[in-house]
Amino acid sequence: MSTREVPPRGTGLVDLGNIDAAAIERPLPSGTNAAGFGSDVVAEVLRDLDIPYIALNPGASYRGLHDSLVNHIGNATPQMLLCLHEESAVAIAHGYAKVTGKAMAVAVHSNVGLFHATMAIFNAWCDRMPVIILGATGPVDAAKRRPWIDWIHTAADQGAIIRNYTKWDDQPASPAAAREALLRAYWLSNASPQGPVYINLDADMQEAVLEKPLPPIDAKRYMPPIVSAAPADQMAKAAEWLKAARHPVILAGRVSRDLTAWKHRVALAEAIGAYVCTTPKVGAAFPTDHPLHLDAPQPFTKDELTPHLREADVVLSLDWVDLNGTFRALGGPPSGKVIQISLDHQLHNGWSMDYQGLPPVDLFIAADPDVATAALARAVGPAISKPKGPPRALHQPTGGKSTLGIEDLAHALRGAVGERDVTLTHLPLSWQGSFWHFRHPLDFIGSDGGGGVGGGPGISVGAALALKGSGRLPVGICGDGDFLMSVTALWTAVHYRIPLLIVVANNRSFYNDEVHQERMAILRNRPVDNKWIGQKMLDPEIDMAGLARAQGARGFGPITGQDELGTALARAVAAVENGEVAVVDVRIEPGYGARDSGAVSHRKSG
Ligand SMILES: Cc1ncc(C[n+]2csc(CCOP(=O)(O)OP(=O)(O)O)c2C)c(N)n1
Ligand SMILES: [Mg+2]
Repeated sequence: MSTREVPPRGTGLVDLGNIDAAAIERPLPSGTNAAGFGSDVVAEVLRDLDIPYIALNPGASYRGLHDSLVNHIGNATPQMLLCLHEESAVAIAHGYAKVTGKAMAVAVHSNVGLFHATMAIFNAWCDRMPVIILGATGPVDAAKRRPWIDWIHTAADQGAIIRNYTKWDDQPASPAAAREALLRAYWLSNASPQGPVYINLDADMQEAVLEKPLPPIDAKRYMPPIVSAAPADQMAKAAEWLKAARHPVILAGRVSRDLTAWKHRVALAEAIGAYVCTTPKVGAAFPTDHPLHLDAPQPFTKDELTPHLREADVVLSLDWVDLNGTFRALGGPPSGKVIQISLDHQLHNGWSMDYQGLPPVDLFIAADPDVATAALARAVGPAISKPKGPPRALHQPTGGKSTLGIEDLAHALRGAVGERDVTLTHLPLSWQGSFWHFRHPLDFIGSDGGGGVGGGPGISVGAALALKGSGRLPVGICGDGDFLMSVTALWTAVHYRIPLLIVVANNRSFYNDEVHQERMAILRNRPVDNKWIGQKMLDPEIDMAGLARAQGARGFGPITGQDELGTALARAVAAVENGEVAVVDVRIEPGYGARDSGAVSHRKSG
């Protein structure tokens, strides 16, 4: 296998300048040019690294950096994106990375801001997405602290709050050390396997006058491409097994949004005649309407996959999330040979169990799945004949009902978007893979990663920011619980003119957990009818469209009937194409399709 450059993952779709000029908060010129303070150095490194945006909620612990971003580098590269909650700030950066494959920056106030950010950092960590988080503390030198407030907002080893779910963290003690820390942070965060990093900036270091200018450096020289090459004999063995296989299966997991890599996966599957399975835990990895695509992508049920895995003589996992969990459905390890291509082991630590069960593997290739797939596709050669077959039919609602279900929402949304290129930026728990086809790596960018409810709105805003101007329509479909937990992320989209459609699959409940209470009641022979208590958001029902309008977005609904649904979605799509943020509140009846069965006793989610 050839060498590879790790940093340039992603689509290269859109990078800079996605904010309309009218929405940029332009500072008055301050007249200073040379870095005069510690935080000026930090701002300059962000600029030298071409980081386009810094999502933030302000705080005095980084007032030095805030001033430098505005008055020293003019609120450009990076531009500030004011967020109403730190969780949204990180989620926006997470969504941006999901589309571009690259980290943008986030700034959060000392300990308390970081506390708010934690769940979103955990989501980005589990999703293996790069984010540069800047925090602050101190002054670390106690003699310089203001009474009370500087003391409660100073913690020894603040990085300990997030160290277990970040790739790296640091608390540099000088501007020179801060510059190096930022370079290292950007380099590490963007290198595969990607992940969030944290740099804690001492308030005193930020605010201190720079004694003498730092010698200039070329930031690009500190971003050496990381070369990961699988040994040639391993790649040859994998190619040999795959060529000889009579019933190979590919589990396409954590791969990039790159279209060329997508084509290599298709070429490899077609050349060896492998069935391919994908999962909505991560972004689209294979055309779901391809004759070789198995099953509709579902997080838990793999009804069609299981018999194929039983029969498979070779299973090729492209960094499949929870390989062992998938094998468990077989009742034991698969009898065929297992090839795992992944770098994920590099991130596993003793705190987070998100590494999942240990799978049996016969050939482990420590390489980026995209690069290894390209090499395998070359090694096995072109397909002799292309597989044929009708595309999998999408789920159609039964009709004739007076209420709406998630399938009606999906059907009407398909109608409203028509032939447009859509990126689904988020999907609710009730979604089924058979509702939508993915034909491009940007058709779907995957889940929140860590199962932290409340990620949907922020991730959608960040993805929409990255997609702005690409011709793709960003559509986030959120559960009502998910939407309500971070609804104020939408204000940032409205304020910075980031077009986005959010459809709320509003079942007026944290319904996933009603299903759990139902299971408990059945297992314990107690009344199932009580499952709604402590779950339903009724009396009063919440006006989602009103929450959108209150923030300057367009609000549609509540929609309760078939006829108004199509019209509202069409109007919302038109509003988004006009540059607006639109929210459609669709009142659906609860239901998880196959997952709703109370007979299933093991824990599935939540
Ligand atoms: C931060 C967080 N809190 C609680 C949960 C537990 N939980 C999992 S799913 C869920 C319900 C989410 O409600 P909603 O988004 O409305 O989706 P629904 O289940 O109703 O389709 C909850 C509370 C979680 N995963 N994350
Ligand atoms: Mg709900």
